[in-house]
Amino acid sequence: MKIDVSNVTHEEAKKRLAELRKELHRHSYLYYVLNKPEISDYEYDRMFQELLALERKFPDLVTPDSPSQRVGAEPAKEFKTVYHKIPMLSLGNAFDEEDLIAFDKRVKKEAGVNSVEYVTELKMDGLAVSVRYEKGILVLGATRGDGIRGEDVTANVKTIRNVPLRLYGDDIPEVIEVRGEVIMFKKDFEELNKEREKKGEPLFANPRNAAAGSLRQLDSKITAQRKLHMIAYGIGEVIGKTFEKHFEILNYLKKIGFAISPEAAVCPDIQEAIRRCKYYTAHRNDYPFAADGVVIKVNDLKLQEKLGATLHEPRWAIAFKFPPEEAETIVRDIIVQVGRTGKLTPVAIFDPVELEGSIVSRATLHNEDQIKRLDIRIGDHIIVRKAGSVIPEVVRVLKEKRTGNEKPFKMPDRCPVCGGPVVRLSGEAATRCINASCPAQVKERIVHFVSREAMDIDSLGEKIIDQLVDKGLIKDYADLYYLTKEDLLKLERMGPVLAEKIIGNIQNSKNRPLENLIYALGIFQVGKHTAELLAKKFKSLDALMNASEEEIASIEGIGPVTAKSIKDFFASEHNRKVIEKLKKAGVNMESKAEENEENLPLKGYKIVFTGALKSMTRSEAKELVRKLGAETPDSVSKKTTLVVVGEDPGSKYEKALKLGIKTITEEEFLDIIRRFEK
Ligand code: 1X8
Repeated sequence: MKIDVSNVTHEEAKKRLAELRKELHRHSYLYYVLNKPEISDYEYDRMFQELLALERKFPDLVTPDSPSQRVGAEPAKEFKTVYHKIPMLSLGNAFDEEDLIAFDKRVKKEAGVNSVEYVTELKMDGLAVSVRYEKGILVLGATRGDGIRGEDVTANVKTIRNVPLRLYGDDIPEVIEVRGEVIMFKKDFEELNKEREKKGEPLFANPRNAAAGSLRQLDSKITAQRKLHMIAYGIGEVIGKTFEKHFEILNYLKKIGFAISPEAAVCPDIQEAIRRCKYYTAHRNDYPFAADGVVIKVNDLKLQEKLGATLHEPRWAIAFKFPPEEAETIVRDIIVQVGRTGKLTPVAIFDPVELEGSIVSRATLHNEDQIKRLDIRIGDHIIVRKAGSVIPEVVRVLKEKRTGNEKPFKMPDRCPVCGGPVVRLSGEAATRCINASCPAQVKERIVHFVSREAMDIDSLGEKIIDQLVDKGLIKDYADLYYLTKEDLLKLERMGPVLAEKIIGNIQNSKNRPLENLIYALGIFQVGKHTAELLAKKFKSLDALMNASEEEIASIEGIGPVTAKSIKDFFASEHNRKVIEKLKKAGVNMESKAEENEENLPLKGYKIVFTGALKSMTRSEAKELVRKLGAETPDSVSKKTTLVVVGEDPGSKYEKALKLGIKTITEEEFLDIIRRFEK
């Protein structure tokens, strides 16, 4: 569709553009919000093309709220950080009726009332965002992040078709932040994965990951091609408008152009809310998107305010989680995978079934003992479900359906990848391949090394690592630092742009902090937390390598088994050689100044607590601020920086007042902590 705008003057374009924007806004509202389109897609597209043509001719007339801005902007280097003025909290969980009744009791007790009205909404499984409007124009879209700090994804949020770029109607406050969940519909998720499969790209595990991956694209043109939706469920900062009920907020959000949870309902009491939970549970698969539960909120906003929040959760809302879905299927095979530590993991392969919105066809059987316990055989009918809603697991075998033709499984005595011997040590559940240069282990160790929490080498996926190892281009993770662009170009599906990007990412990873490097090494038993403790104590890899087992075991939080494993790791000739190669390549092996305590945010603060806190014990509170660098003396003196005053404070409070030391309430204290918490 080509529209001729060659004869249009600047003045005429300005007028016409204003008309077009108004019309396009109105029609997308009719289409997306009211579900009552008045014009055909063709007519809509025509207007849209005219708008684009005019804006191309007169770029100075492009406005930030123009529908053309949904097409996406140029890729950014990285996302800017956004501070949420009002934190985006998470929710406490309820798993059954009993938990909901206990929640209701708590609410009534703490609010001092004997009847409470609730609102129930679906809980969407997506990515939480906050979208800020000033004078009705979308100015900022941010991810939840850690609740305090999110990422500025404005360009990406603007590409979401059902997020208004300009709020509808004339009842628009000066500022309003709309909070909600960005999701991908199940059918769009399936289509996307089909396309990716065709192109040989890695598949998304579920709609949630697809939505998150799409929203966190530096190139918003990619986001624009993904069919995302936002479902609004609340507000953050608002200037120039007040509300009394949560349900009133939902209706208002709908009025100004947002989609809200289908079938949101006001419930006069918890019993009705429980009935609603049962209803949603029965219909959980009827919604176009993946829902993982029901959110139950106190309707009265004054009550909400009175109830307040703990460190992470409001006391006026709770998430009822749907029970895990189960399905019956048939085991077709049991295969064995080899992991980074050489562990052999048996995996059941079964006829594909749908569980909570995604198709699954395999489940880990963990180890030999688990196979014995389940007595699972090839050909068995089994019940599967998702554990923690992510990894599928086998719940039980339907032995009554056996025909006698089922084949029992035996753990192999040779590694299925390298053919080397396997052993099962006494007291261990795992069977392991003990060949350290087994390609399966080498690959897994490299996959771990490049992962986000480790060296964070982006774009270096498993398929590429497989090829690098199979072609003999790398034998261990240190070899990554010696790869050249020419090496990478020998791989399938590799072009110069991607090759250069990967080399750049590998080079950048040389500056990762020491704790990430220690974690990346893949020492058995050393997870992220242990790696942090080690980095903090030893401050350099050399110091850690030369430390004695006793010295390592003396660190609080590290036991003798881990200490021995660390010592064994560094005693290995092979590992020392690999570390030497990392060092030669220039990988950082020291802790940097900014990781040291000097830079902790509460360094130099002396904080005293008095009275009982509602959200935690005093020693938990002390531990929290100590982690942020503060000292926590037991008494108030002139040197005290702050006194946190809980319920029934003691003489410390009086002393603080006498000495003129700043005192803060528990809520104010929580606000401070939330700002610094990772
Ligand atoms: C998270 C979510 C909420 C709702 C739906 N889906 C979510 N993932 C809702 O309120 N309808 S509220 C929420 C939160 O407060 N963290």
